[in-house]
Amino acid sequence: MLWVEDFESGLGLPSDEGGLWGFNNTNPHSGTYCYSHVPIADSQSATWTLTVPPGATTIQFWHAVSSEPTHDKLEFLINGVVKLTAHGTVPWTQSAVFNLAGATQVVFRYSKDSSVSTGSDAAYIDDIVFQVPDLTSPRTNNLNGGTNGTAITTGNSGGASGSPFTNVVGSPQFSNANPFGGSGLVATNGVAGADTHIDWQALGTVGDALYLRVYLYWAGAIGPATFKPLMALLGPTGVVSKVWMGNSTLKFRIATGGGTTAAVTGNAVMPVNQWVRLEFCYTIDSAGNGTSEMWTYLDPESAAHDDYVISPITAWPGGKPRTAEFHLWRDSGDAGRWYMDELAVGPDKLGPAPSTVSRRPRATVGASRAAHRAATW
Ligand SMILES: [Ca+2]
Ligand SMILES: [Ca+2]
Ligand SMILES: [Ca+2]
Repeated sequence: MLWVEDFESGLGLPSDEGGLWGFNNTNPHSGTYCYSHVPIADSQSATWTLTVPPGATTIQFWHAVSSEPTHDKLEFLINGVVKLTAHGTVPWTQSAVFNLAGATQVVFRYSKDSSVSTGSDAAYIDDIVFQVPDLTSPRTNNLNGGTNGTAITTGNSGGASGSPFTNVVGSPQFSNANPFGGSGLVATNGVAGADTHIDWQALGTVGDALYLRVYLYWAGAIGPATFKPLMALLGPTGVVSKVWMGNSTLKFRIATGGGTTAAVTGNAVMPVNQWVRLEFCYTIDSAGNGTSEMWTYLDPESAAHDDYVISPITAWPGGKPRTAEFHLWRDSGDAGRWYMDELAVGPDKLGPAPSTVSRRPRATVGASRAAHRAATW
């Protein structure tokens, strides 16, 4: 799929502007905004480092420059190597397609020599296009590679845990409270009353179906009195859907867009103080129409669901999903919260987490029965 940054609705990717680059509405290539830098002095430079979407293979972008020829210039760098230089009067021009070859960041830099300024003395960037491979295998994360009590970040959430999250909002934490399967770590909200979520971006799928899985542990008081978000799916033009815990019903509903209007509501009432597994499937065709499905497993390792619902054909806003947010609710009075584990997204039904299948509960049996159990277990 293509990941497009057109600067029209905020930046969709983490970046470091050093306080020098920002949205510019005087000279966009498309729409209302492009990206440019504040005026800089002779011998200074303005550098913008942009994070590449996970797995992106190529980048192409539009640029314009108005500067002193040769001496004041825009440069574009991948892995520290200059790939493009532009100076003088350059109207909006599309770059070549550059191979990212595993690069996780790219750099745009406008720099000036020791004297003379010409024209508007600036560089402009718009309509950056990344080619991102479609999601052909699941992204999963069991959080077990983290450190209890520390913040979950994009930098520490991968490795032994699985696929790193590509965006973090608020204060999610690794926790060893209520470990799923008896050991390892889970995710919780580090700050009562504040929303927090851990996200995967760049979720292009080959077909029209996107599957999600979350293991959930509802701890403490029965709440919440108002709708609380469990998940959100975002497309290129806005929120596709949110999954909410109903107000006092303890049932999850899948809503159309960012509001709480249900496309479908589950029948299962969420139990307190035990792990459950929830799976979802969104089917969205090129016209934005499709169904949502939700499976509830009160035994999180079971292959047999306790509840299944499917929505009518729904007109989904926002476009094809490309970001999945997993939200961690925690009551402002700290009376209750939920924990999450074994998060996954993929192109096919996900099922129980593979890492837990081998952790078969071991029954304590008397010696006389042990031989029979060993033969038949
Ligand atoms: Ca634009
Ligand atoms: Ca100059
Ligand atoms: Ca875990």
